[in-house]
Amino acid sequence: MTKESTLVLIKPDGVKRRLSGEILKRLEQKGLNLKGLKILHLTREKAEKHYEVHKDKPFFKDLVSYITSGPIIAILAEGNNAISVVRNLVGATDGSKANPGTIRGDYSISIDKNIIHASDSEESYKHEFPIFFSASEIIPVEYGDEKLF
Ligand code: FUP
Repeated sequence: MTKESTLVLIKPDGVKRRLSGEILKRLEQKGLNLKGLKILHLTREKAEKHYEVHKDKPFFKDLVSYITSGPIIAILAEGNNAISVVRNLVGATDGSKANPGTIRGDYSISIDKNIIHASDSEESYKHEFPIFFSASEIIPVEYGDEKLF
């Protein structure tokens, strides 16, 4: 058992399309613990920090405009191998190529409106987490049902 945390964002298209409940349901049903949850409108400064790794890419400007275009939902999810588990639930970056059964595979048909973000490594989680949460916002909740999953 390798307990990990990961940062998930439901992007503006996911919120506007009212997919938040569906996405939270998939995270819960997989057995992940939700330890932080908030709806927010990201500032340009924070968006640029979040996507810093892509700052020299041709799509950076559009990416920042898009993620700041409306409310998003930030989630801290925890569980066994949470980073790779959630990436597998999310699916490939390009929704037109993502497998059916994944979130992007089921709800997106493009690379730029792809519903959801999830940390892709421990390093990116450590970079991303403080942009969205302070330590005091994380609920030290123990679900007590881990043995059922
Ligand atoms: P992912 O980790 O799957 O979200 O994908 P990346 O970190 O590679 O890319 C981050 C975001 O940049 C994607 F969610 C969508 C956007 N993107 C583009 O718009 N065009 C591209 O060619 C690649 C990524």
